Amino acid sequence: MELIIGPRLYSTWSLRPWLVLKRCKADFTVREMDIYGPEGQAELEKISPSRLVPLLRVEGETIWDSMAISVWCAERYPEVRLWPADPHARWLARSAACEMHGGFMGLRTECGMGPDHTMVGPDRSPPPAGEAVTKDIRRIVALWREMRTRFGAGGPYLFGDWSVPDAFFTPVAARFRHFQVDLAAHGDDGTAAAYRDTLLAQPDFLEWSAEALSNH
Ligand SMILES: N[C@@H](CCC(=O)N[C@@H](CS)C(=O)NCC(=O)O)C(=O)O
Repeated sequence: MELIIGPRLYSTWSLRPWLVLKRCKADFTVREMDIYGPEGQAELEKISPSRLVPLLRVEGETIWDSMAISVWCAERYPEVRLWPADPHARWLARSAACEMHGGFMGLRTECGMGPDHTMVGPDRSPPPAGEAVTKDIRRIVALWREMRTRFGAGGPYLFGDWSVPDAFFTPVAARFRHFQVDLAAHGDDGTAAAYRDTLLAQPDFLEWSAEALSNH
């Protein structure tokens, strides 16, 4: 099984299914492609149905899209419980992950993973201030607070134990840190900041960040 990803430093879409596969302790190799160069673009054209990464190659198929790969993992590794066991939590966990997967364009646009982005380290960018990004941050803070308050008693993740939404929100935590986003100024009572720090401290994420920086 092979996960094909973009450059670790920039490809937040690649980070998500990588985190999910790591949680499953899946036996997989990683191919990191330089998708921004002409050779990478030509290769993408050949191997990716959507011309995007990430891709998971398994049993002769190419599964594309980070959510589709995560759903495949939940099907293949049911014992890992990638979605919460409680039905109400599970329904909303899917909503939360899908909202992240399909939305927050203000945050994506203003807090992009540019060439100067260092995920960790001192070279951080100034906080964003636009209307769209502010709205997105307020929404994320409210969402995190509601889910943590309602379902988070069993552990430090969004729904207590680790689940797919945690993978989808990990790049958001990295953006919040990198862009020095003041969560309290966006309605946080400390819940969102604590959850952000939990995501940034995940051993798998630290491994990804270390690899990203070592190849940079
Ligand atoms: N919805 C897709 C988005 C994937 C995506 O946008 N991938 C970017 C890299 S992070 C890409 O492959 N870009 C290649 C290009 O724009 O040529 C997913 O979840 O996998």
